[in-house]
Amino acid sequence: MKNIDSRTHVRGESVYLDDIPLIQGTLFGVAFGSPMAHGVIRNLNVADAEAMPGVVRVLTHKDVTGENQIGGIIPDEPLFADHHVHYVGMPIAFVVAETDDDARAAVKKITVDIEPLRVITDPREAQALGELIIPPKHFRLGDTSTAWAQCMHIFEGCADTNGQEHLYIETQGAYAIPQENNGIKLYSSTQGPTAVQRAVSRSSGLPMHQIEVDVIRLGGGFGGKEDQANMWAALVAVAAHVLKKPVKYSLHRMEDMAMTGKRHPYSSDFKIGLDNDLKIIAYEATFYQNAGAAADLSPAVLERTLFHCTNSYYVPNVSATAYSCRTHLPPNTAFRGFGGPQGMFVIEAAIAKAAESLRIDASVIQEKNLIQTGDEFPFGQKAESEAPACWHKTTELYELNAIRERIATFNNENRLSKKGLALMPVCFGISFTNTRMNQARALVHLYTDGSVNVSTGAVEMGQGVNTKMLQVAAQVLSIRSERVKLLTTSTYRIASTSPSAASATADLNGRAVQLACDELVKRLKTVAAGELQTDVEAITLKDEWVYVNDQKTDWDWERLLMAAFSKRVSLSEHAHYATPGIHFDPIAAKGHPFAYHVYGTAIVETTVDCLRGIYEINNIKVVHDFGVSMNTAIDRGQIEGGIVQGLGWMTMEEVIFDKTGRLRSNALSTYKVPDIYSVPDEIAIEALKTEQDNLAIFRSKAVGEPPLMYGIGAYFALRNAILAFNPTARIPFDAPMTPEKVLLALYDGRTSFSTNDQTASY
Ligand code: LUZ
Ligand code: MOS
Repeated sequence: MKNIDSRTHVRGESVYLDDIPLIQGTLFGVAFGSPMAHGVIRNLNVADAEAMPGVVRVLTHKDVTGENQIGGIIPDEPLFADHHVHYVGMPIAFVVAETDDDARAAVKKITVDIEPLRVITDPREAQALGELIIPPKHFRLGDTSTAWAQCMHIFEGCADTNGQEHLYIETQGAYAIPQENNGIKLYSSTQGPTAVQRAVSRSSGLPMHQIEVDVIRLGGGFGGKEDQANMWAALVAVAAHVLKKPVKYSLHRMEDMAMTGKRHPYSSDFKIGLDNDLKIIAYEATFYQNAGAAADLSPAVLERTLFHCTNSYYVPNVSATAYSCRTHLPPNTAFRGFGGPQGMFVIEAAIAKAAESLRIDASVIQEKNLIQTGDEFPFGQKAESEAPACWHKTTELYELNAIRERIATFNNENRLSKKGLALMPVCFGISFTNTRMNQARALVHLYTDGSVNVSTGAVEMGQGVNTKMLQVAAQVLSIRSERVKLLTTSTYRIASTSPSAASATADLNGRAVQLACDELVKRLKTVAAGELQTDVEAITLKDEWVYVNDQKTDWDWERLLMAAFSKRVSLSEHAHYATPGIHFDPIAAKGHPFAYHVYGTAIVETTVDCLRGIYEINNIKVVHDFGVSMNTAIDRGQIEGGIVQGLGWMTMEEVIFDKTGRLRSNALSTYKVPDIYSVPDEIAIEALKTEQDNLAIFRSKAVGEPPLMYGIGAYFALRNAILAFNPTARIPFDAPMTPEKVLLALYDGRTSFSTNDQTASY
């Protein structure tokens, strides 16, 4: 089934926040962000801005009707800076004017005197100063201190990954419309309608039942709108509440890039020990997470780094420590993978270091250490592993040995162009690591004409979740998909939603839809049994018809619904699903936090131009653990998008803050993301079909985040291409591998070409 949004998308008819028709009298807000990263506000002058044409009001912390606080996990994030500023772009004031242009002209007139304080941008520096968001977290398995003695080879090093801009096509924004008796209706571009409802309730002082958050769809989220839609919603809501007028704020791209948090950069240390047979015996890692100026979701991201610190491998002795370090950058936040990719990069770097030192291919170590069913993760859960199956299907299906031979021949024949190859196995845990978030609800209404409305807590952000929800309803009710409509995500229809995140949205909400529809079917069968004077067990509903003992009757779907209505049977159902069997003790750092894991393996091939340092990612060949895909078109789209986003993070996307905490890569001229030319020529995707009942929906498996991590292979493939040109290059593990870094590595330690080099053909 094709994505139900594809028709309105290609016709430009899909409604995003900026397409919602405005109510007469709507005002426009724009935030004034701190020009300094760290300091004390001595004087704020908004009078000139207030005197500008069209300006209605300039709000500051003094105007907040509730609590000046929007922090989620930890209440450490004011809505408006009051005395201190902690990052460049931190909102200090909110200009509200009759037009967007008026507001933007006025915001330039605000001036502020800030007494500067020391700016920290480096997480290791923050940790040394004791600037931690939460106490350090540790995961342990076995005993590394005694395990080193059994190791034949021990390697140590550092590995750094940089941040990543979410670059959702639709920027952040919200639109608040006051309702009678102090209510507020909000449209918000958020992955977490309930998170917005809570933040607005807190900052406005209104109870949650006064606040409806309604989400039609997002033009992308990628984690950037899991928590960080709250700020903009709270600003417009407080303004609307104070002024009794609708207020909208839709961020410009450069405001969005400058003011919002990104993927967390990490700096890490590793130590890995292998035995004679190349089995990894021990692994130690210390992660320094650059959290930015407030907690946001950083503690949860930090924990997921630890959950994935051994990626797809079984390591019997592990000791991992993670620090969430407070710096003066915009608070970093959820981003597809949620700390997992950062953890996986470090063990892949450790394996690469071992392989390069031992002069073997990293895949030899990778393959020998793949986690097997029954092996224990460092957090106590036992694996039900598809890692070896994915790996072996990949190497056989895509004929890895033939690829290697072709690359070796190419590298022998070309002096100034070198190919590199890497394998990247992925293992990603599905469930929110915070167990209580693994719940969802659905509300299904059957109308007497046979049409159906479905509401869930799932937010459609381009990932196709609504199509999957529709498929679930149509299948369980056994009706044509055209009869089913997915409604917007509203906190008035579905309460206490978890954000659409953690790859688990279709699993959780799909199960809730299934439960609601199952219950309706049960009720309808009872009605049919009564009308047809038979046992309920004899009734089946199939393709919109009632069957008795597999014999088709003359009762169809519409007639059945009408009969149920006439008998005063409820045609509506609200259902609740909570993932069973998961638990985690954060103190012991042990438990069974994930419903299941998603596995896969990718082969990545690159070619480096050894004169210029530029490169191509030629192809990525994947075997991915789909379970039984609910929708292969949508799932392939998720995998292709995830791969490209992952290789962007690993190769070209470079977030740069200067020492004063100012974002230099603040526009698409200075921040490069993959475009159509940098997408690999070929992305081959084959399914590993598995049929276990895995607590997802209809034996499918979650597909949102895992594919991003195939992109990590691009980093190591580039490294191998560089080493094919310059075997003695010393290349720090420092992603992204930009063309500049490639060029430096190609000529590391080399001062001249040999005659042979100069005459070689390219
Ligand atoms: N969000 C969250 C997530 O709140 N908890 C998680 O475990 C998670 N995992 C991945 C992506 N977002
Ligand atoms: Mo996400 S990183 O699943 O919001």
